[in-house]
Amino acid sequence: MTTYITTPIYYVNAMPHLGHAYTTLVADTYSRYRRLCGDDVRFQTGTDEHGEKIVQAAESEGSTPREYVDRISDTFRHTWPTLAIEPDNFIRTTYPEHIKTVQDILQKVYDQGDIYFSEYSGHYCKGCERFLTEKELVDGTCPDHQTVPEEICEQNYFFRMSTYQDWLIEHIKKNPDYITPERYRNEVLSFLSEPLEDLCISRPVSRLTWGIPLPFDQKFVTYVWFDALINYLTGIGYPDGPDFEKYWSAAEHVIAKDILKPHAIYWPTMIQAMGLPPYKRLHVHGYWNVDETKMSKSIGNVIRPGELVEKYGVDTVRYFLLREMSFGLDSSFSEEAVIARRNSDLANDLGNLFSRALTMVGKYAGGKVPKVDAAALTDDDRELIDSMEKMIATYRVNMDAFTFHKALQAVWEVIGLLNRYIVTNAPWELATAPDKSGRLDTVLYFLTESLRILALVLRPVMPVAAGKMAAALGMEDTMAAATLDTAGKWGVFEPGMSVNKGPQLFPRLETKKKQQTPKKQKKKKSRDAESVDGEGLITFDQFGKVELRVAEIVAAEKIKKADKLLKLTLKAPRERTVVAGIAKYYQPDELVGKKVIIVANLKPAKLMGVTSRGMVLAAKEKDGEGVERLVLSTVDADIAAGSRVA
Ligand code: ME8
Repeated sequence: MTTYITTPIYYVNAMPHLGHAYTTLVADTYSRYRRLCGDDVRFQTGTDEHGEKIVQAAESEGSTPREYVDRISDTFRHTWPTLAIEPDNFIRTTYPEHIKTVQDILQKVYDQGDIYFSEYSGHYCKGCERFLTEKELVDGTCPDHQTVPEEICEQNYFFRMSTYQDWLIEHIKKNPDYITPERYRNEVLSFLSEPLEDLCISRPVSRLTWGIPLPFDQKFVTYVWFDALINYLTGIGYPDGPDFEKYWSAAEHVIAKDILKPHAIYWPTMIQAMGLPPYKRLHVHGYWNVDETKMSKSIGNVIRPGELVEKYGVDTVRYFLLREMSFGLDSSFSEEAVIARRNSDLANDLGNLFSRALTMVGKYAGGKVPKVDAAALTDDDRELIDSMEKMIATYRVNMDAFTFHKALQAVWEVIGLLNRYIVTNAPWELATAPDKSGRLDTVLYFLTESLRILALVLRPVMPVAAGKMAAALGMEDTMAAATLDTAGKWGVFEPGMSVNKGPQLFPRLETKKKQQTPKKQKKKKSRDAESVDGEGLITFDQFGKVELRVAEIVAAEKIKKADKLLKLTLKAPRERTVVAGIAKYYQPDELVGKKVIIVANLKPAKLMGVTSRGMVLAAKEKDGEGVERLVLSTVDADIAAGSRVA
């Protein structure tokens, strides 16, 4: 199959912001997803460079329009790689081939009688660059720009859009997927229930010279939409380029709701007048708002994608945008929300799963994918295979429908299941069980196989992190060529393949709350101290005498004749020996590398001939049958050995 996916071509009167980044990210993710399905994909973005707004923006900078559009278009082009967005084609409306194609199309439509000359007067909104109908005005102003339109009367050329109204209604009704989500399809049908007016497609050169001259009347230039929309054709070599043949019938456009009407009404009728088959689908999303307001340069609440990537990394930004917005609805942006997603979904759920599973394969299976004992699968195993297969199916349906948040939800359900699978199957216990052979291998195989599938389905959303996952799994090369059909199923990993621990994918980020100013911290301290009194309680000062530190276990061994004790060598930050009564609960080799919390200023004590300098903290509980369980206190994210615990 082929896929042709486009973004709007962005006006160069503003620098790229989060809204532009989102649409382009959606198109990039979809193009990567369709490639994963084995499609031949073409993904196009670009810049829209003609019109009054551009002339004004250039003037305000003291540049010529040509210098100005070159500079801003370049900024757009160079922004996309920073988000790992990789379009196949970047089109500019000032390219000579685009100008020629627009003129050829205008001539053809004019020759067949679908463009006529007439006088027009109406409410012209500069922001929209079009005449607004009476019905569109709210209290006499443009609802999008909150400005009063100019009353303009002039002679112009018009496209007979009304001729194609009935055809368009019928086409939308017959093809439920033509405009999605459904709310926008309904909006368009409701608009089409009234008679459609013809579309003004020109500006006199007395008012605007920065545009494409009409081939049949040099005193006029084209009105922006008859220029801009045609980019979708020129970008693939219309009318006779080989790519046009190949891709046009597969065209899918992504836009936000601001330009629904041009894409859902003007464009299909223009295409119909040209005698071409309609585009395949139009995907319409809502706005990214900041503090409930649409992002805009004039309000000054613009979020720059480059700054976000610098702060949080490309995968976090991509994941956040796709996971947070329900495609079609508006969404609110905040950095707190980015940090929350990063820490919970990426660091805790995915990152921990990845590092725990691969550490255990290294430790218990010598870094090789083990064999499965197929005859001895448990219900847990079968549930995992079943959930994995269901997840892939749900993922595909939702990626196809542009409901990316739902696709990711399905992936994260499986990640949750895998984290529970580790806890219930406790490979560290299987490793010490007398009959440890088969079950441990099966559990480790299930974990690596699951990570492989996760790396595959996450590739369209987080290409960089998925690449790191694939590299750790020793599948960098094979993954690049893999499709969902060949690799998106259970049981592909060959036992015996080498895997390594890989990097920490998503280190936890500090939340703002934790970064209090010293002044605030001081205040809080004294408040806490005041509230502590009464029996059994200690004062802040008393507690302050206990020096708690993070310590890394660098070695652990059993102590002869002491079945409860382990001798630990700790780094905190200098090396010291601590004796801990945890031998019943932990094997020595399982402890190495763990970061624990110790009381660092305890007087040295000799235990079974070993001098212990400090105490390791742990939590203990008894289950219903009185069986004791103990787990070491650790830190929530990686932090230097020796750090104070306050
Ligand atoms: O309209 N939230 O260009 P444009 C989400 N040149 N998306 C947003 C957004 C926001 N707050 N703000 C902008 C034009 N966008 C024409 C298009 S196409 C043939 C010509 C995104 O620079 C969204 O994709 O105003 C929206 O449709 C587009 O930027 C508008 O870009």
